[in-house]
Amino acid sequence: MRIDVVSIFPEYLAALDLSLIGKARQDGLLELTVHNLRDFTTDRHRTVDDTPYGGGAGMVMKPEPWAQALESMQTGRRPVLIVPSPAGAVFTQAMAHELAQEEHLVFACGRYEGIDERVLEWAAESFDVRPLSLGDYVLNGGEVAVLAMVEAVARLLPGVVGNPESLVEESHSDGLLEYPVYTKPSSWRNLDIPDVLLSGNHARIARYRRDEQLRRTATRRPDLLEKLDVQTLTAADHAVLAAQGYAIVDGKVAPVAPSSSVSPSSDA
Ligand code: JB8
Repeated sequence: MRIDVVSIFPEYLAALDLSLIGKARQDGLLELTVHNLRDFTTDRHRTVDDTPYGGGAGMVMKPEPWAQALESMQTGRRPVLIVPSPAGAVFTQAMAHELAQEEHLVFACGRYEGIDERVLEWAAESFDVRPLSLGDYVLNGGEVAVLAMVEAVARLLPGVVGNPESLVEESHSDGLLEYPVYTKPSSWRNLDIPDVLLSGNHARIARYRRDEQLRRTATRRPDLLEKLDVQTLTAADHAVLAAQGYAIVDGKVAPVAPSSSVSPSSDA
């Protein structure tokens, strides 16, 4: 895969030289180039921003340096142009999997109040333009979002993660949060690991882990439960969800009032 990143702070992307992603680049699995947007300016001051039409706070990134930069990156096929923005669709693991199938990704890091909107309109002629957000919070620019998205995509490329099985089991790949993990010692500061993990009973361990996934998801990310494919849920799963106050309603996991077959005196 080829990835180009354009930024006015190329040093921000230095972390992509490290760890698994750095190794993938050294191994030739990932061809990643970081470009300085200012190298595509033509004025003495290497200006990349100007005041916003219509007024308001801050500055806006000028279109021309972006056009010069993006033109220099156009290849044979239509690359995907990812533009981090708090106004983008939320980036998901499913998108990471889709993007990992692409031949060429270009990331455009905005700063200030963002990039002149016409750049995105113009670029749509030759790129598949995707404004994407990491989540509902605001960063000072696109660089940190690009670090996250490049890592999420690159680790899915064949050969980047040593043991591909570790990609299968992890959080979000099956719509549930991951189960808790423990290592030695089995007792630490008076805290013991769950007994079942020492039982050697692999079926019981699998059931315990599945229960923990369901419980955690219900507690921490109830929004994920309604997206679950109910066909993948077993009777044992239904029982765990019921204990957390969830049931299948109209083919979806939904919260239900705790079962109210209790003492008639309770609302007297
Ligand atoms: C200026 O929060 B963000 C984000 C914030 C930004 C820019 C890009 C992305 C550009 N502020 O994802």
